[in-house]
Amino acid sequence: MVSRLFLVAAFSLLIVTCALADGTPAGTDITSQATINYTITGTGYTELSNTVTTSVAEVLDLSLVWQDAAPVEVQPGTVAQALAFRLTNTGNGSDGYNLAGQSTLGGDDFDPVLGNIHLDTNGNGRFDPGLDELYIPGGNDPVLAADAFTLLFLLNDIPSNATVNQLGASMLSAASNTGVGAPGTVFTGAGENGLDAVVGTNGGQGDGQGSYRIVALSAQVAILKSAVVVDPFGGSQPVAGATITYQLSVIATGTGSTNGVVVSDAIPLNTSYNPGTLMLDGTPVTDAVDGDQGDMGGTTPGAITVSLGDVAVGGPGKTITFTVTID
Ligand SMILES: [Ca+2]
Ligand SMILES: [Ca+2]
Ligand SMILES: [Ca+2]
Ligand SMILES: [Ca+2]
Repeated sequence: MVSRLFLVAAFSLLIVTCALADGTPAGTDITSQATINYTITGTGYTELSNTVTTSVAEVLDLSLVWQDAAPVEVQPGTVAQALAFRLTNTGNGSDGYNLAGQSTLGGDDFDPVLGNIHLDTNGNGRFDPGLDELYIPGGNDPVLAADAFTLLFLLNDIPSNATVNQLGASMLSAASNTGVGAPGTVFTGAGENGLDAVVGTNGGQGDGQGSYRIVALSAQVAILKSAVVVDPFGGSQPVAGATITYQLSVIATGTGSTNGVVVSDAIPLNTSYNPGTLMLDGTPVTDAVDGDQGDMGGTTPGAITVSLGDVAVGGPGKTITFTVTID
C-alpha cells in the first residue's frame, strides 16, 4: 500500500509540471486524478487517487517589434516624425504595460531628439496627428489580453544639422506593470484572479529599435528670367548692337532649406557677353574662376555660372544679372 501511494503522488507531480507549460490561459484549472490497477494474488483491483487541481499561473511577457519596413525617410529640421512598433502580450493573461523611449543610441550617425509616444487610437496602423492619443505613463498604459497586440508610435524631431543618408536610431521599450525580473521570478498573488504571476523568458519587458534615414530636402528652387533691351538709338529694339540685360530671379519654395544651388545660363547664339557685367544681388562678380561666387565660361563653357549656396525658403531670393550685345 505504501508503494501505491507513492505512485499516486509521483503521477500527480508530473501533471503539475505539465500545467506550467506555455500557452494555457492564466487561471485555467488543471484537474488530475490518478487510476491504479494492480493485482494481488491473482485478483485485479482498481483504485482512484484523490483529485489534484492546479490553476495555471499568469506568465508575464511581451514582444516589441519595429514595424517600418526600412529606415523612415526624414528631412533635417522636421518635427514629430513617427516610428511604428507592435507590442504583443506574449504572456497568458491580461496585462498593462509601461512605455518609454530612448534616442541617444550609438552605432548610428546622429541622435534624433526624443518626442512623445502615441497610441494608434483609431487602429489604422498609421500615426494620425490629433487623432492618435498621446501616451501618458501611468495614465493610459496599453492593456492587452493574452496574445493581443497594439501599434505604438514613437516620435522624434530630426536635428537640422543631419545630412543626407545619415541614420539615426530610436528605441521604444515596454515593461509589464505586474512585474519584471529574471525569468521565473514569482509575484505572489499578482496574477489573474489573485493567482501567482511568473515572469516569462523575456523578463516581462522588451524593446524594439527603429531608425530614420535623412533624405534630400523637398524645398524647390524656381528661376524666373527677364530681359531688358536697349538699342543704339536709345530705344528698345533688338537690333544688332543692342544690349540685352538678363535678370535671373531665384527663389526657394516648399519646406526646409536649399543647399548648393548653382545657376548656369548659356550666352544666347548671335550675342556676345559683355565682360564684367555679371552681378549677384547688385554686386559685381568677376568673370574669372576665383574666390567669388561666379564666373563666365570657366565653370561652364559659353555660360555664366553662379554658386548661390543656400537660398532660404520664403526669403527674398537671389538676383543674377549680366549683359550681352546682339552681334
Ligand atoms: Ca494580469
Ligand atoms: Ca544616435
Ligand atoms: Ca492611427
Ligand atoms: Ca569670379
